[in-house]
Amino acid sequence: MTISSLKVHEVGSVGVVTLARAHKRNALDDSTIREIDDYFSNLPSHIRVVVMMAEGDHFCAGLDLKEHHDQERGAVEFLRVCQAWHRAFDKIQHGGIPVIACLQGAVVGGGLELASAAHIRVADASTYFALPEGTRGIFTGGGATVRTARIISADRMIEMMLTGRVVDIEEGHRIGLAHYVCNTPQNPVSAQDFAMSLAERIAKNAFLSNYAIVTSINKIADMSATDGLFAEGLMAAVVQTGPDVQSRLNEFVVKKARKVKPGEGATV
Ligand code: 1HE
Repeated sequence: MTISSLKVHEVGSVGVVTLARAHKRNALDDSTIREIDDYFSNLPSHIRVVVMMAEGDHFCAGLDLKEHHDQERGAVEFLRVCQAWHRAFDKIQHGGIPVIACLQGAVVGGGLELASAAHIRVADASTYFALPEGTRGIFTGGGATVRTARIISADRMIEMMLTGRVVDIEEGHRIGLAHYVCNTPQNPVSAQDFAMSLAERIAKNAFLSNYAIVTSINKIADMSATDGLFAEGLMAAVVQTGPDVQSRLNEFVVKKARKVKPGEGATV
């Protein structure tokens, strides 16, 4: 099915959403942001994990600079645009369903803000990152000061923005912008195949555990230690009531469960 700037399909319990404006390097215009919001607001209940991909050589070139230029937005108008991005990306990060972003080529400006809202970032070796807003006379408005800064630190984000430099995939991997790098001699599998196999693995976790992982850890990071420990206990108590807890624990008790062993990476 095509909703215009996005293509969506399902592979079992994995939802796949693909940015489909490769001719514009998947730049994010108002309607793409609305479609992202719609997609993550209306996920069918059987979807356990979402993989977010992009057509073409580049994941996303950020804000649609042509639309922004042509609209000559005032301060309040652009504040509203930023709030729409925040709402859409919040649904990715806090919607309760694990989201894996599959990156290639440019992941820049708003493209990096979008990738930063995902819980796992799998990158093709061609991937590079930048925050060129300073060079365009604008500022981040899609959540980078919160999400990207939390990943790489405020200090590194300031340096990236002031210089507008390109962070290559080796550095991006080292500083946490990518969790996995694919299409390399060490990991020759494609980023898309790798992301899909991670998605299938994650979909097998208990639904409520995944929900707790993707909704509570980031929220608890915003709390005081006292509040965080209380919230963690509450979350654990809720997860504990999940339907398959007893059978999963029983598998361990009767020695049928997989053990946690060295070398058990998330490899395909
Ligand atoms: C675009 C955009 C865009 C490409 N908005 N149309 N983002 C940037 O500063 C990145 C700007 N883009 C680039 O640096 C390059 O396009 C790329 C490195 C991503 C790709 O280069 P390349 O050589 O493959 O493609 P191209 O020839 O530059 O672009 C192909 C077409 O995509 C062309 O349109 P055409 O009609 O002339 O064919 C480009 O104009 C178009 N295109 N990027 C609109 N970004 C909420 S605040 C967020 C703030 C930001 O995101 S600032 C960062 C903006």
